[in-house]
Amino acid sequence: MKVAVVGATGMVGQVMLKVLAERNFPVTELIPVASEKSVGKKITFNHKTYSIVGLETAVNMQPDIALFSAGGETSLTWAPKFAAVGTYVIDNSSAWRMDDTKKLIVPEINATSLTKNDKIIANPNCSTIQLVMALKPLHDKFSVKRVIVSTYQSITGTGVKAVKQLENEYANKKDEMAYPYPIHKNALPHCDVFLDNDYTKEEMKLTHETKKILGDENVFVSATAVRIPVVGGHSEAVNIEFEKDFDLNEIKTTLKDFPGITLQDNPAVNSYPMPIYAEGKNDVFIGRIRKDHSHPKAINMWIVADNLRKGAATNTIQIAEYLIKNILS
Ligand code: 11C
Repeated sequence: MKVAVVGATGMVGQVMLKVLAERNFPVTELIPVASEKSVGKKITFNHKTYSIVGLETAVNMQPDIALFSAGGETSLTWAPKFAAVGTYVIDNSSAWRMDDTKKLIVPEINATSLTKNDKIIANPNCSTIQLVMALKPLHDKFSVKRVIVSTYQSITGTGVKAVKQLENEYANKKDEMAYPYPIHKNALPHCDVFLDNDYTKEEMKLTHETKKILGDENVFVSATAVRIPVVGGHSEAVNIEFEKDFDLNEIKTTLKDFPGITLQDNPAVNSYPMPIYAEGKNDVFIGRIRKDHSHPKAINMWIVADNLRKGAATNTIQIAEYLIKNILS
């Protein structure tokens, strides 16, 4: 496969290269793509050196697959140009996610909906992916009615500038800031921009994308997204109300049996998921599963995943693997 990685020098792009190598993805030719200022720079992939090229050059090289993580504007302009030369584009930005003509894919949940005509495929937001991984198997069995989620999000979700801000704050150094306030020793109830309804865009992504991935407009999600000074992954405290009665052990077994989920739930030995241990792993970790003592049909749980992996690069590459196995072969 001729594979383009668009945004190869960015945080997600770098993890994409790592995950492609780790999973022995069948790359015969890598096309690393980045903005004009990086064109000509060298990167190493699988012990070979490649030169970074610009978008126009990459389109002309007609890759089989292009993995995009270069922001919404770049995707809106360039994904159709790649699609026009026959490339399958898997896009990490929010540009196409809620477009009715595009599919929003988490492979464990809905990859089978893909056909050879889906030339631009959307990868969901990181905080949505780890949430729907838990919701899907439970929705199938117990019918999810309402979800209340509070996120504790890694600064890596904002990008290099935010990581730099935290490092500068550790070092007591003044420089350009990614956030309107300090992030060291702080918690910002503010991920992405505020919308007219007083929610943030990140919070509304959790609402809208969840409905689309589960294919059910009747699943209601109310979210509060919070940025914390952590780098390993996003954490979520989640309250789920079901239509049906449930047994807590069945909930745990259902989650444990779902591909891509690791259950880490033994309070007796202080076992629960944490971003420091999820970092660098591809699974979604779930723990602190308990009945909601204030509601007979609800539970609480804690979900953690590496936002740059299952929340971005890994999910994208899993989609590409599905294409190779089922559509491109
Ligand atoms: C964050 N979830 O942590 C965001 C990053 O729509 O793909 C990814 C934004 C997106 O701030």
